[in-house]
Amino acid sequence: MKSYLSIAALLFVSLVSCKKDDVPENNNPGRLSIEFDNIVDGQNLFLNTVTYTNSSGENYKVSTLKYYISNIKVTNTAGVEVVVPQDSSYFLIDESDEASHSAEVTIPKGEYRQVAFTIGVDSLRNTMDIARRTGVLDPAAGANGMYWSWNSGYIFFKIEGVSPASAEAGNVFMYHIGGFGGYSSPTINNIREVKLDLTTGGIAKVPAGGESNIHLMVDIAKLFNGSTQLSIAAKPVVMFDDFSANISNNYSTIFRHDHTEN
Ligand SMILES: [Cu+2]
Repeated sequence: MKSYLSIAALLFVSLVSCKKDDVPENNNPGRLSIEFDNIVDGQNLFLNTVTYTNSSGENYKVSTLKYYISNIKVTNTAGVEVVVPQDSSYFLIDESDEASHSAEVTIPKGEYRQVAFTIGVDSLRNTMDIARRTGVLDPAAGANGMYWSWNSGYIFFKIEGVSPASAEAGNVFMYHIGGFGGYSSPTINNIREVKLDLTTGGIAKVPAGGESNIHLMVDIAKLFNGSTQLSIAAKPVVMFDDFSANISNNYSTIFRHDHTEN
């Protein structure tokens, strides 16, 4: 038994050391910024002022657009995945706050052909001790308006606006989408992953001490028209209910890589 163990240990060590050659050097960090450029049908999104028309033929204006991006991972051209340390990997993109449109992380220098992230906040972090939920995750500060309660957790994606198609007071419509699955009393799970290939729009060449910027287009038109065609008249308000999965499925397709600035 003992020899089996030492053979296993040796194997493990050699596997690890073999793998190590492939892993990018960690002592040469650079910066990767991911820019979230919110648009509607190829045009810039403007809050409150511009009227858009969705695929159901309904006019609408957007007053609020906010969503969480987390757990960023990148894959280099050799196929090796780099996971950004989780504590540095939560971002709240808020259309009304220009400074929030870019998620910046530190990764080893290298050439990266894929970026992946979660839309929302993973279940573990949803229920983690409040002391470890700071900044944009602090329910009393950065996450203000983006948090329901310990049981229901964060609102992953929030869009609000007005539409003549809405019969709600003030013609408002709102989608507040969240739900992390839960453990003791499982709820709806709207955590969605996005993987974007960068080879067509340009791989990210992160230099040591420098920066590469991945520019994404985030098309709200696709939020209304994905696997489900949404109608504001039929569903002006969607929050914590089963229908929300249709919306999270739609918004998992709104991200497109446009270009990279190296
Ligand atoms: Cu750009």
